[in-house]
Amino acid sequence: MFIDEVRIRVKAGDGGNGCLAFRREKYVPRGGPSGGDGGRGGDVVLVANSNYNTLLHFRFNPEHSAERGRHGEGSNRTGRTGHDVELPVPIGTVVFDADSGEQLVDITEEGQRFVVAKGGRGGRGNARFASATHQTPTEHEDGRPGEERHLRMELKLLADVGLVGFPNAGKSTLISRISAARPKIADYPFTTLEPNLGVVSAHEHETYVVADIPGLIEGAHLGHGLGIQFLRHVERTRLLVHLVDVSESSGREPVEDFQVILNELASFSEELAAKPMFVVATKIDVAQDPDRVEGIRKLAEERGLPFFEISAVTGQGIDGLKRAMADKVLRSTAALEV
Ligand SMILES: Nc1nc2c(ncn2[C@@H]2O[C@H](COP(=O)(O)OP(=O)(O)OP(=O)(O)O)[C@@H](O)[C@H]2O)c(=O)[nH]1
Ligand SMILES: [Mg+2]
Repeated sequence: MFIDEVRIRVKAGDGGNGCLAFRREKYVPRGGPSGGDGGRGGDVVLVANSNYNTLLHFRFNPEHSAERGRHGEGSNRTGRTGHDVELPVPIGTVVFDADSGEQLVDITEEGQRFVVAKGGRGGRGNARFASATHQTPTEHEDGRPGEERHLRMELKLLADVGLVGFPNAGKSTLISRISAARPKIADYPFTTLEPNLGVVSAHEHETYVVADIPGLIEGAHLGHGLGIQFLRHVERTRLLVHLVDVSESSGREPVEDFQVILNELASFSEELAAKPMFVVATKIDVAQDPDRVEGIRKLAEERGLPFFEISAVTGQGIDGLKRAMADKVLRSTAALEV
C-alpha cells in the first residue's frame, strides 16, 4: 500500500531531578551541600535521509520517546544527559503539529535536522542554592518534562512528471509502457485508486520519475471523485502531462474534457495551473474522427503547449513523448541548478 501520510507521537526525555545531599566526611563536622543537577532529557530529532522514499517505517512504529536525563547525585555529580532519538524521514516530508495544525518544517535537504520535541531541562541540585548566608540549602528542583507532540507527516511524492486526465484516459497504460511500474489497467473509470510511481530511463544513466494518479472529474476540487486528494502529489513535479482520450469510446468531447481538467487544476492551486504542460491525445489507434484530434491539437497550439498523439497499443508516439519529457525535466533541472 502506498503510504503518504502518517501520524506519530513523539516524547522528549524528561529532565533528571536535582539532588538533595550534604557532604559527609570523616573529621568534617558540617559538610556543605553537594546535591548535583539532573541531566537534560534527550531530544526527538527528525533527520532527512534520502535512503527513505516513504513514511512506511512509521506506520507500524508510531511512538517514539527519547531517554530521560539521569537524576543528579551526591558529591556534586550531575546526572547524565538523555540520548537523543533520531528519526529518519524522506526528503519532501512536510511535518505538522497534529493538534494545532501548524506546519513545523518542510524537509528539503539531505541531512537536514529538526528538533520536534525538546528534552526537559534537568533540575538544579541543592548545591546550586548555596550562598554565604544560606549554607545548608534544602531546595532542589525536579527536572522539567520533555516536550510531547502529536505529529502529522505528509510526503509529497517527488515525481518529475505528473500524469493527469479523466478516468480511463490511459494514464496507467502509459506509465506501464514507459517504466517498470505495473499498475492495474482496466476498461472502467477509477481503476487507479492510489498513485503509482514509475522510473523512466532517458539517455545514458539519466532517469526521471513519473506519477500516475487516479483520474480527475468535474467538481474534483469540491471533492468529487478520487483524484483530487492526490493532486498535491503532483504539485512539486516539473511537468504535467495531460492525457485526453480522443477515441469515440470515451463518449465525451476531447475539447471539453481538456477544459474541465484545466479548470480543476486551477481551482486546486495557482501553482498547478502555472506548471508546464504537455497535451497528449491517447488511443489514437481507435480514433475514427480526425476532427476530435484536430480540435484538441488546435487548443494546445493556441495555448503554446506541446502536443503529442500516442497509442499504447501500437506504440505510436510513445518514444517521442518519452524523449520530450526527458528533455523537459532534465533541462529544467539544469536550469534550476544555475
Ligand atoms: N485502443 C487503445 N486502448 C487503450 C490505449 N491506452 C489505454 N487503453 C485502454 O483504456 C482503458 C483505460 O486505461 P487505463 O490506463 O486504465 O486508464 P487510466 O487513465 O489509468 O484510468 P483511471 O485509473 O481509471 O483513471 C484500458 O482498457 C486500456 O486498455 C490505447 O492507446 N489504445
Ligand atoms: Mg489508472
